[in-house]
Amino acid sequence: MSSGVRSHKIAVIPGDGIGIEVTASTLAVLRAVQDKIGGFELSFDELDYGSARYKAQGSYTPEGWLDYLRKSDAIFFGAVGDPDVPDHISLWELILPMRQKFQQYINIRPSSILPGIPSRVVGTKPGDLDWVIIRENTEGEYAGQGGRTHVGTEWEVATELAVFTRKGVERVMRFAFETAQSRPRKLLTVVSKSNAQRYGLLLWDEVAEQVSKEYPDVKWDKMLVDAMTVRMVAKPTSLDTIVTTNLHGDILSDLAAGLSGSIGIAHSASLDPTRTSPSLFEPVHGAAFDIMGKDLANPIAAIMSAAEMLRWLGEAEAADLVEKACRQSIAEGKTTGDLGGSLKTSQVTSEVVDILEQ
Ligand code: GGG
Repeated sequence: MSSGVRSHKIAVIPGDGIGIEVTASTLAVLRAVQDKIGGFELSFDELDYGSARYKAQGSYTPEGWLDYLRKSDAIFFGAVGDPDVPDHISLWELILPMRQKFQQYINIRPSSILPGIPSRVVGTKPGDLDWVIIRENTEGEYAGQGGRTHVGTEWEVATELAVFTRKGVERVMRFAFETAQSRPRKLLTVVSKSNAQRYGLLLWDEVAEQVSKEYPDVKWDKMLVDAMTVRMVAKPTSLDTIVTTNLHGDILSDLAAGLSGSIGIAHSASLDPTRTSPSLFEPVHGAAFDIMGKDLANPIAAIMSAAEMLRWLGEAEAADLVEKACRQSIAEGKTTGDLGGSLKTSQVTSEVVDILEQ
C-alpha cells in the first residue's frame, strides 16, 4: 500500500574542492526542509565521481555511469576542477557529458540584487537588477567538435567547431520566449555575435525572428554580445530575460553574478524540459581550490540550486521555504566574506537551517 509520501531519488555528486563543502551544506538544508514540512522523502545517492577518483583510479566515473544516473529523478552537483588536472579534462569527463547525454538543453542562471547585498553597479539598488539568463546548453561553441593536426610542427592546426542546429536553436528560443512571457515585464533580449559569425549565429538570429511571431505579447530585441556587456553594466534595468549561446551564456552569467553581488550566490539548473532524462542542479562557481577546506565558501549558490531542484520535482512549498530562508539570512547580514560578512560556511548553513526550523 502506498504511504502517500512522494519520494525522489537524488544522485549527489559533490565533485571537487569547495563542491564537497557546499554539497554537505545543501544536504543539511534539504534534510531540514524535508523534516519541517513532510509529505515527501529525498533519498541521496552520494557518488565519488571527481578528480580524486581520477587521480587514484584513472577515471572520473565508473563504466556505465550515465546509464546509472539516468535512473535518478534529479542530479545535484557541487563543482569540478583540480590543480593537478587540466580543466578541459575535468570538464569533459564530468559536466559536459551529462548535459549532452541527458539533453539538458536549457541552462537557467538567474541573477538579482537581493536586499542586504551591497550593489556593485553604480546607482542600482535591490530589485533594479533582476535577470534570468537562459544559456543554450548542449551545442554551439561547446559541441566538442574539432581536432588538431600537424601537432608540434609550425603547421599545427587546431579547429573548434561551433555547431548550431535549427532544432537546437528553435527549442531554446521557444523556452526563452515562454520564460519572458511568464514574467511581469515580458521582455527578452536575444544575444549573439552574428556580425562576425555569419553561419551559426545568423541562423540563431533568424530563428529568433521566426519564433518571436508565436509570442506577439513579448517585447524583444537583439544585441551583439560585446555591446551586451556594456548594457549589463550601464543600463541593467533595461534587461529582464536573456537568451544566448553556450559560450556567451557561460561568460555573461559570470558577469551577471559579479554585478549582482557574488558568484557565491549564483545558482543554476540544467534542464531537460521534456523530462525524458534527469535534470542537473549546480552552483555556477567552480572548485575554488584556494579556499577549499577552510570553511570559507559561500553555500548559498548550492542551496539555492537545490531549491530549484525541489521546484522541478514538484515540491514548490519546500522550494519557497528554502529560498526564503536564504534570502532572510542574506538580508540579516549573516553572510560569508564574499558578501561582506564574517560567517563561515558552516555558520551560514546553520543560520539557514535555524530559519527553516522556526
Ligand atoms: N559547479 C559547476 C562547476 O564546477 N563549474 C565549472 C565550470 O567551469 N563550468 C563551466 C560550465 O558551466 O560550462
